[in-house]
Amino acid sequence: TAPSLAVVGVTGAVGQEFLSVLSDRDFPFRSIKMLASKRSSGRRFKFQGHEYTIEELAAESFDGVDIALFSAGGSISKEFGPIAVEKGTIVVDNSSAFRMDEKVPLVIPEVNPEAMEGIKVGMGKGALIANPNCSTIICLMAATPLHRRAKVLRMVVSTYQAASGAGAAAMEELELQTREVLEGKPPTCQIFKQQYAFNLFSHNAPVLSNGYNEEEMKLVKETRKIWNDINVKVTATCIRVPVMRAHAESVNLQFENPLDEDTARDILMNAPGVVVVDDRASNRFPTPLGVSNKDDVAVGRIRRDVSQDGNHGLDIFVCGDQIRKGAALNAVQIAEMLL
Ligand code: 11C
Repeated sequence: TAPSLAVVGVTGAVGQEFLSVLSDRDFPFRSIKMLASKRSSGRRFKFQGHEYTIEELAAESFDGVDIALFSAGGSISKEFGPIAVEKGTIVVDNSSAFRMDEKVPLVIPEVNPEAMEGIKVGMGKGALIANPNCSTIICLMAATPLHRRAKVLRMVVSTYQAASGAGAAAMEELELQTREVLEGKPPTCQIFKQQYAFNLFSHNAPVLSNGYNEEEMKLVKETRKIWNDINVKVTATCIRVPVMRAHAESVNLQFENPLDEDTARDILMNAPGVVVVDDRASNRFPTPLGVSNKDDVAVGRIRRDVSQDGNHGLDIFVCGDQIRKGAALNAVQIAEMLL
């Protein structure tokens, strides 16, 4: 029989996208609970022709639930994730709460499906599986096929991150500020403490004692875990740009073995979940708008890094829909592997 599902944080940008992706992919289920905070409970909406009422998240919510998709922030995951597991639910968690926990697989299905081997619905026990950070997913979708061929020794990532990464309220603020600035009014700065429209700034995640912000360190640590390679050197600079829902990333790679740009392009053209947009003649390369609402991550600007000897370095530019492959789609793909 089809599994019973729960969506935790159903009113959020990712929560809503979970529902779209479940529908788009015809994900089989026998029931689905729509869970959120008390503030949203009681609200009704239609999904796949049926009317659902949002329920307030509680320990009992997970009784009889096979798979729960969580995207309600780290503290909700920390509180309710273990409760759900205890009740036999397999939790696919989009927050950072458990990503670096050694016992929790951190999975991109195209990259390291082996990490969740043995975890299946019907095995009679719950489990936690973590969805990586969106910047990591989008970066590794493109870098991994090249890593498999030539082994990445060092990766330098610079991100251009969309409003969606900070949630639905940040998307609304970007839209509002854009109108306000065009009308000559002072911009409303509630989500971010500075003007976002017609501007960009260092990612809003807390800055740590080493000068990196948390978003940058997620790229460093999550890459090592997903590639199961503690030696890979990763550094990152993460920037928030006034784009609605897709992240862009410049990725510089240094390889142990030579890899020329034509071979790299061929590898990427054959990589699952990746499309190559690399038309030098007409200056057509990946854009956030080009990948918005799309499943695939787009890669272009594939070129030899002239600062490195021979064919030991490449530069690429990657764009991916933050809400889709960066969050909801990746989580639903993980759920598909549980069936
Ligand atoms: C962003 N990646 O784009 C962030 C938000 O660890 O899941 C998600 C933070 C996380 O701002």
